[in-house]
Amino acid sequence: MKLARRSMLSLLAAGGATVALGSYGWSQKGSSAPSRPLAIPPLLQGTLREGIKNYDLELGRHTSQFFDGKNTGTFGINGKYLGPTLKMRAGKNIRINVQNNIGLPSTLHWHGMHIPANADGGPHQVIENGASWHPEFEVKQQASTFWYHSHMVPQTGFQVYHGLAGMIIVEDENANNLGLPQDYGVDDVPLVLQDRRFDMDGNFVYINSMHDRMMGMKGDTLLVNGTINPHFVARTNSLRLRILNGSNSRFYTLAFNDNRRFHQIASDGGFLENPFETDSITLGPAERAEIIVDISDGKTTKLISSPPPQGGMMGMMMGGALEFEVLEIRPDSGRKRSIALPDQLVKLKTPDPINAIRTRTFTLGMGMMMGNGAMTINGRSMDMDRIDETVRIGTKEIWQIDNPTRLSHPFHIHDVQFRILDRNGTPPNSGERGKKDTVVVNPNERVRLLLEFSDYADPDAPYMYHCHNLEHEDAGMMGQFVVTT
Ligand SMILES: [Cu+2]
Repeated sequence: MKLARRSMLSLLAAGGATVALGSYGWSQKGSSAPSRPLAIPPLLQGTLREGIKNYDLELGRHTSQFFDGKNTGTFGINGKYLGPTLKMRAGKNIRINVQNNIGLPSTLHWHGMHIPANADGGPHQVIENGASWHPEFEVKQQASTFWYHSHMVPQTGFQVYHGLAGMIIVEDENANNLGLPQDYGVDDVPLVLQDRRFDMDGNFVYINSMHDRMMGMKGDTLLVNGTINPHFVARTNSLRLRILNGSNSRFYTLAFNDNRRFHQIASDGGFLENPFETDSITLGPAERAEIIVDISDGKTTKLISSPPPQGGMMGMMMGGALEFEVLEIRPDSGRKRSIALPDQLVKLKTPDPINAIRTRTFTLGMGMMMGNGAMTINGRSMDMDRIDETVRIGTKEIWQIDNPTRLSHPFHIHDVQFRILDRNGTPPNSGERGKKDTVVVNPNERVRLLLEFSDYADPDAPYMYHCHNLEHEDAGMMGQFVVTT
């Protein structure tokens, strides 16, 4: 443990400099940072061995160059920063081989996936430095955009910030037959949004004030797939963007600078029933959305991020109010024709709470942050040795999340994709009516969720539920539940 702390410090070592290199925001609106082509994470489709698809992942410690001539200490998975996009096929059995070489204990959690708790990659599945882990599971879900990231209590924020994250794409027959863009990196484009802070030498700055700890870590420079100020040359008229808010604590409200409208087709757990036309979308940490944007007018457009409308006063402070340029889309000449969006993408059950056997209430709490333990759910901070909730397999429950604090919290539940019943009694908007694993709970909101626990009873292996503001999570805003027979 002592060794681990020392290596963590050496990675952080930056000569004490705290002046941010991008202190005026390299990716903020009006910045003069040079534009670079958007990096596309490599696609990892798995290798068939012993009759099962294997995905080989190596967590390593690296040096990245986000700025010319500046070296940044990073973590990466099969690369210098972030990891490959894992493509999985619904219905297949897979094995993931994770080798940890970062010099610290770590984990990898398959965020959004409905899998056994002992394969989940939560804080109980620690992979020591130099060790490996080989979870196997069936991909039971429909086409979705999930992701994977470190879940190493209480260093999740630190490890994800330095690069331990990647995207997962699950595809199925329905998705393949809808006529949607599905050429990875060409018209089906992953966008991993992460804000970062740099010092004068180009090193990441992670938490240098109580404020960072309490509000969650925010940066003034936006990385998209690890690229600052990216542009993308579009070779088709219809672009599908798979957007993941992979940030520690920042919310993004995304829109195009020419106010063009677009269609949201999917949320955290797969397709919405019908494409939802809108001109903006807000994503809290860990939330995903797939959108289709039409650029048949041939005009360059920019995806921009403005502060969320309901982040709360506290959320607007300390960088919460920055505006970023996310991605410039440059239409290429000779683009392929536009696609016709289907009216229906998938058939979803209407969430019906009638058979829910009970309601559990989860009240989020923020103390004065005099150290670990001030971030709570139902008045208690995370304890690895305490099971907070026990649910029965084959049942439905309503989970009610109450937020009496002054910050918005993205609440994430492992194991299940839930449905949102209402916010303060009002049904969710169209973009939130699909399957979700993370829900933003704004100040003074009561959000009711419908959950179904259909598989994987194991009284000895808990799943987590927690705030996905990673600094809140690391400070204890997390609990554990087991599924029993
Ligand atoms: Cu929180």
